[in-house]
Amino acid sequence: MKKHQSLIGGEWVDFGNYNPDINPADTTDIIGEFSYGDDGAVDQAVAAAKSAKAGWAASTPQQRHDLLAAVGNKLAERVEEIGNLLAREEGKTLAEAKGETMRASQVFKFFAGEALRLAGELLPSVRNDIDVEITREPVGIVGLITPWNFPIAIPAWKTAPALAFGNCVVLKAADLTPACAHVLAETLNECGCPPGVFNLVLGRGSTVGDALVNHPDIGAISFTGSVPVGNRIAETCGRLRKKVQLEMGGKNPMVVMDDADLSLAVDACLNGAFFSTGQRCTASSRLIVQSGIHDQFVDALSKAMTSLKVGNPLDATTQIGPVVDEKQLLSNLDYVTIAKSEAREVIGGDRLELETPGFFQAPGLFVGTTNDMRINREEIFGPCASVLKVGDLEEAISVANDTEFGLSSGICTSSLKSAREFRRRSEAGMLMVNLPTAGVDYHVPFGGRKGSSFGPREQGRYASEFYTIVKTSYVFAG
Ligand code: UN1
Repeated sequence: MKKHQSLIGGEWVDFGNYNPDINPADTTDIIGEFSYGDDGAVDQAVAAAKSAKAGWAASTPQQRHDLLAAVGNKLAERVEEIGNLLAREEGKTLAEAKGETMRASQVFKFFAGEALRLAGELLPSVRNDIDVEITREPVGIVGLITPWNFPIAIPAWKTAPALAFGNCVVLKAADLTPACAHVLAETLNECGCPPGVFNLVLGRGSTVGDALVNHPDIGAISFTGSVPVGNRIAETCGRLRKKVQLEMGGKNPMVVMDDADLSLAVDACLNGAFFSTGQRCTASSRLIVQSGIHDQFVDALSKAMTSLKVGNPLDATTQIGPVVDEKQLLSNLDYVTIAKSEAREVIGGDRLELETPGFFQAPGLFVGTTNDMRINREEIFGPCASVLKVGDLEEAISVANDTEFGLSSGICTSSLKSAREFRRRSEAGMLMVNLPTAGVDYHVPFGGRKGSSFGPREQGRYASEFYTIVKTSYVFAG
């Protein structure tokens, strides 16, 4: 059994306390054993980052560009192998896993360019012979806490901008998916990342995550994960005056209007609700359907949904992989039970026993639901979606916005007027017209409103807002 450690100061550090990384599609397949650290490990990683900090902040944009570009190239070269590992570790299909690995590679290449493009501003002062120069500097040491559902892309899209703009990193990856984070650490190390600039600490959120958030030498925390943990992090960071960026849940609405192209709408909902086993914070979980197309839509979607092949992610014919673990599966099944008491009809949603022992679940559709039901208010994070019938666009917009979340939202319509109205009034950070609510580009801002997100946007040019601090200098040249 291969044993893996944390990367601290350029060395692999063994903390004992080995935990298995289990394939959710076949629990007899153990991917490796990972040594978990605790708060002492965080102290070591921060100390390593502290000694590397001044050197990295003073590195040239060319050095940072070259490191990130090399990592991007290396990830792309290893796409088959990393995709395979990701599919085994997290359970998304091999095609999705390879796509995610390519996304991580593209993110590194994008931020390689951004390292060269970090611009400031120069303004004349309101006073004579004075220039005002606005520049961006690294925050220093940033703590990154990442979830299991995108085990390579999310660590990549937090690490790449952090490094591009001259910060040192301590990454705490999700304990369900340490292997992909380990590959990322290995790649950075191989590509010549100076010791201490990037550190990976494996361990539990309750120890390692907590220690990161509370560490006085960490200037910023970027977190993607659950709402309760995010809220706790926000409180601590507020008290300690750290920069904080949170990406949390969603209960994303997809509106289907009478004038929608039916097959396009079905495809968008099938993808948005069920692909990646519904384990995306951008998943469509509330399908808000106008009454004229409702029955036809439900009929077509349920047919398409029940013919999706659930199975082993490494099998090329599989369309839906397993749920990530037993705990998540049991929680999904609880929601199916709740749906049976709340919805008029529940199609699918049962646990499946396949050839290998794993956490398989049939996609589930809850028909005849209203927006006040628990299944429409709480994030399920599984392959389940509800259908809500509405009369017109006005009602669709009001139902879509009636949620504590605001990450992503979509509308399927052939009317430019309806699309425009929805685009303007949707209370979400990301808006899709005739496209699934999930599946975003890597070069543009990502983030939500209301209970979904907090702090500056991730990704694209906008990422510099979080990973830098602004300095305003006044220069008298008289
Ligand atoms: C996507 O929809 O392409 O955790 C990305 C999540 C999001 C990423 C979604 N942060 O699901």
